[in-house]
Amino acid sequence: MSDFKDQLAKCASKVDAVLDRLLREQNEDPEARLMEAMRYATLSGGKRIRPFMVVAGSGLFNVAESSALRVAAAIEMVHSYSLVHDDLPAMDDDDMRRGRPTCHMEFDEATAILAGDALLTGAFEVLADDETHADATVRSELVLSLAHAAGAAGMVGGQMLDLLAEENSLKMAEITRLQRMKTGELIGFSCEAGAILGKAPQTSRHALHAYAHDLGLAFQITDDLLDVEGDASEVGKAVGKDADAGKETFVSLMGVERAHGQAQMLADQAAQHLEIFDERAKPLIELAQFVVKRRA
Ligand code: GRG
Repeated sequence: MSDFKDQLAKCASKVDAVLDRLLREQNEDPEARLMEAMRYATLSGGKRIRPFMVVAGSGLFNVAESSALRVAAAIEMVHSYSLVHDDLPAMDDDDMRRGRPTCHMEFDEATAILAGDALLTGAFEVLADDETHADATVRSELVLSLAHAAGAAGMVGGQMLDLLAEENSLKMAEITRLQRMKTGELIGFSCEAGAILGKAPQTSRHALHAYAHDLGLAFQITDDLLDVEGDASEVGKAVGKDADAGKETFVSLMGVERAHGQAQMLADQAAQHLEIFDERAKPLIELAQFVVKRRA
């Protein structure tokens, strides 16, 4: 696992270098505060799991590293925007994220909203730029797929369901749908982006789609477990939030022990979908184990 953590860290530092270039500071401009907040939200640690999915998935199809890193950076911008908005008082109202004050605590609410907005739109600017891929059809497919994953049928729709869940007690099938949308769709896009960049055949895409489906659920069950069993200083954010809000989660419905078993089963099953790629899938297979064993 330590070899894998080294690989994850190496990938993270390459993605951070791209983000650092994309989110250039404009020290002299009056709007510089906006970019400062965008950089604060994005270049603030984080495991960089989604970027790793893009880079490892791209490795299956001989995609140029520079293309993969730009798509990885775009996804991390969308992910960071979602965290900034999720932490706002109108949503989860959190003070700590990644072990430090949330964006609206460090800046202010209006700046945090704008920083999130600009990160989201900026991500699409990155994908649409011909530096990301020479073929306009590929760029258009990336834009369409990320828009689908991030919008009303994906992450934002899932967040709406999550807010409504505070008033309604959800059953397992409803929680699964909510989480598929809220976190699963972006994970799905992250896993399939390499196949889009590499114009991979449908069989490869289906395998990655199935991997992402199981991994997304394993990721979310582990996230719910960390909320119950984790330590706030280790996790980097408040824990016990779901129980305090009276929300049903995978863990509240299954119990801690079954949830651990289910997460591990899904991680193993995710790996099996990648058998068609042989040894080349090793980074994605190790990622699945990392996702269920992580402590943050
Ligand atoms: C507000 C539009 C909008 C959407 C919010 C994804 C989301 C929807 C909110 C995030 C809240 C949350 C804690 C969801 C659980 C799963 C999740 C996305 C955890 C954080 O992702 P990690 O563990 O975080 O990859 P790091 O910090 O490592 O990047």
